[in-house]
Amino acid sequence: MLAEAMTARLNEQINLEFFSSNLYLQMSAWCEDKGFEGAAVFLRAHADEEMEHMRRLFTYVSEAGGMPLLGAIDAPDSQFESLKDVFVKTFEHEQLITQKINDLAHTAFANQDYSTFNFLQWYVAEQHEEEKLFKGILDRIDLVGNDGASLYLIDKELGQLATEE
Ligand code: OFO
Repeated sequence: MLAEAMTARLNEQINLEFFSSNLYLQMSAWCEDKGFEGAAVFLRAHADEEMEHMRRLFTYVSEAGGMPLLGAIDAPDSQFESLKDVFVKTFEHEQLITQKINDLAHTAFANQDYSTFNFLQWYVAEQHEEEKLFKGILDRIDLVGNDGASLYLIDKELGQLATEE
């Protein structure tokens, strides 16, 4: 049975996963507007993945005897300076999420809630993948440069990446 304090912390994470999804969906709208169609498809697909992260938590809280609670979700940024700016922000956001997951895992362990600690290991592994993915995209943008032809190439690659994921 989930402790109340742990339930509250997991509910915060549910909310944060919703925010991640909305952030990436909003970013996809910016990309679409600027003609980066591949990046838009990639970010939309990633917004869907974030909803999966939310659902997995929602199901766990519910099955572990807690009550999932959906709160208000902050509006994400909608204006960005460049495609690079978008991906700098995705990487920073994923680093923040990793920190939150680590804090959650620490709390579960410290409270001898080994079931939740075990459940959270999926997120620990997932955050490793997420940081690797977004850092990889950022490195690629830095490598090819910021001119129109390079951005066109990156955009195409992101579109392909979305179909591979
Ligand atoms: Fe992108 O990992 Fe969930 O929030």
